Amino acid sequence: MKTTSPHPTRSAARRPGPRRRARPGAPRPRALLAAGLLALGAAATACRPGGPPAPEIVVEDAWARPTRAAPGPHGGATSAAYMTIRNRGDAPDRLLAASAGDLAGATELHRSLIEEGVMRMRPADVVEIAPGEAVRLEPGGLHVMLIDVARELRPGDRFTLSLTFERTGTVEVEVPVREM
Ligand SMILES: [Cu+2]
Repeated sequence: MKTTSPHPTRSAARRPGPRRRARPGAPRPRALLAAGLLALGAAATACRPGGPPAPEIVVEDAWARPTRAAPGPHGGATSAAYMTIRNRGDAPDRLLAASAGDLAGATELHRSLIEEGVMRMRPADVVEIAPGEAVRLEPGGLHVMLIDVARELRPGDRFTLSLTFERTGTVEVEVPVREM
C-alpha cells in the first residue's frame, strides 16, 4: 500500500486500523517513533514472525448449473461452477486448478468471451486474486467447466469441488446445483 499523503509518516502513525505495516518504513521523526513502535507491536501479534505475508482465501456463493447433454455421439454432459473468491490476506494468490473428483472427466478453468459476435470459451491460464480483492466467476465470464460429467446434476444436488491455489494450497468448496 502506498500513500500519496504529503505527511506519510504522520498518517501512518495515526491509522491504527487493519492496514498495518509489517516492517518499519523510512526513518521517522523522533516524536513519532514511540507511536510507530506501538503500532508495530500490535502488528506483530497478527503476523507470523519472520514469515512471508500470508494469503487468506475465502470462497463465497458457490453454485453450479444443471448438466446439459452435449450433442453428438461422443459428447458427455457438461456443467459450470461459479463463485466469488476473496483474498483477505496480505499477499496475492493464484487459482491454478479445480477438480470435481470422479464426477467429471475433466475440470477446466474457462473464460467466456465474445469473438466476432459469437460467445466462445477459452482456457483461463492465470486467475490471480490480489490481497483485499475478490474475483467473481459468473455466467458470461470466468467459470469452472465440468466436462464429461458422470451423472445428471439437478437443482438441489450438491458436490464438492477442490480448488488448488498457488500459495494457499487446496480449498474444498461445497457446490449446490441450481438454475441461473
Ligand atoms: Cu467453459
